[in-house]
Amino acid sequence: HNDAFPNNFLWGSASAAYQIEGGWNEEGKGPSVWDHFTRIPGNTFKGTNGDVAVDHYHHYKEDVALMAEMGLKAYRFSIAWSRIFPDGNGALNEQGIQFYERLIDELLGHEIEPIVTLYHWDLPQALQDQYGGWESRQIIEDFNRYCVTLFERFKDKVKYWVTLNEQNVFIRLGYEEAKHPPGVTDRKRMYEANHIANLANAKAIASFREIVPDGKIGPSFAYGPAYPYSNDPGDVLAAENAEEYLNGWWLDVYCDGEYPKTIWKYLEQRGLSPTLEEGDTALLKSGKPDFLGVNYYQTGTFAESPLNDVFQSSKENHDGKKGQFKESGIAGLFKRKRNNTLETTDWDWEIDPIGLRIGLRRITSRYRLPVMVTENGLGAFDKLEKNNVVQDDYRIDYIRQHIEQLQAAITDGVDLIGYCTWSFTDLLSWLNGYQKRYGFIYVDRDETDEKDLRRVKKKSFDWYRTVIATNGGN
Ligand code: BGP
Repeated sequence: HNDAFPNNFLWGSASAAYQIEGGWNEEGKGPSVWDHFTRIPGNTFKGTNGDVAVDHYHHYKEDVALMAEMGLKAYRFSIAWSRIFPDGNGALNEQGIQFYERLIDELLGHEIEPIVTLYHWDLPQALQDQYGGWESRQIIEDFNRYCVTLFERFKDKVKYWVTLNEQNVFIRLGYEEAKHPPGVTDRKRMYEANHIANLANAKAIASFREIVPDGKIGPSFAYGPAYPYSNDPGDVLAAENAEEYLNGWWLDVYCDGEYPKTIWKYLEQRGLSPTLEEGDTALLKSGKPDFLGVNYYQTGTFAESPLNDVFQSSKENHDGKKGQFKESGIAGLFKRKRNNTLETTDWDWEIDPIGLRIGLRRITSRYRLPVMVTENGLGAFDKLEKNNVVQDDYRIDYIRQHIEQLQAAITDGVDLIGYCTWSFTDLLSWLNGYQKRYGFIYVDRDETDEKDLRRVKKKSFDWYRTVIATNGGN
């Protein structure tokens, strides 16, 4: 037994609709922007998509039974907007909502706390076609209607809600790097769309207060704390710039309703700051979260960048493989460097458990809110051996080291309410296909071949079960 973690600590695991469900056009579901985007050749690794994924849509009972066997206290999943409103803002699809009702009932029946993500990137394609999705203020109303429908339907069953998953990722990859839908590279449009997403987030939270006064809601943010590359004051300043530009630009708005001043100035001077209409700031301030969801994978290390720096935009749609690090940055603010003190994953993500403690402490001192780690995990090439064994000791090591830092962070004073690993079963990695595995459960499917989608417990399954049973011991 471990005294650091509170008795009601939410030991969980997480997923997202598009990455697990499959059933992409079943029971009235409308197409999402990802259904559309993955059909365009070259957009994803070997053209993989989520049409079938790991077929959770038909295997959900089996998957929840495995969660129960593990003793999971919480399960974070997302609802696909286009199952509920196939064309985004028209008629409600009762069959779609019933799928999630069955899933939620199944979880509650096993005493697993559902944590519902309202938006994990699968915008109804109809809204993209109708008015350009996040680029139109119309989406604030439409997203609100979708959220209110779910709040009303599930308010007695679901206590924890996540609004937008990784707004910083879907906005930057969607509108700056063209790696996600809608595949745009235009920073002016990006900042406008991002501002509209902030407004939609705030409005949904404000509605939630009215409908579910005893519930808890917040966004999930991809948080990578920024480190200076050296103790050269120029690099220290660059790291501060990166912290504000890459993190504060979102977190300050969520928590205080205002953008960080330095970055606002930088963008304003370049004609990139978003349009603030009357009433925007009041709306942003009316939608403050109860907790911050933190998705943690890695930190970033930054050096000074002169104003005339030029960075090559990477045309590759999937991540760099090991050892292919490319410098990126924002001229005049920072450039990202490889941190040579850290090991990397097979996809070149730096492994940094202490960075999780640092990040949780920064969030706590800057925003004074409870935190839930809504994602953390290791993507790897797992191997299913002949006797149905997957020896993922590397994943156990990774998660164990991160849990040790959670314990330290709690001891430091962080109000941590839960920890969701990414992910429970193997699933589709948006741009890297099915070869990049994150789960405690191996799902037998190849890159392009569905196989039998059989579920096999990995070694990490039993290990995490013990972690939960001992409240963070092991
Ligand atoms: C986060 C997303 C998840 C998941 C995870 C792993 O950004 O919220 O949906 O995909 O990252 O990323 P990847 O699949 O690229 O390895």
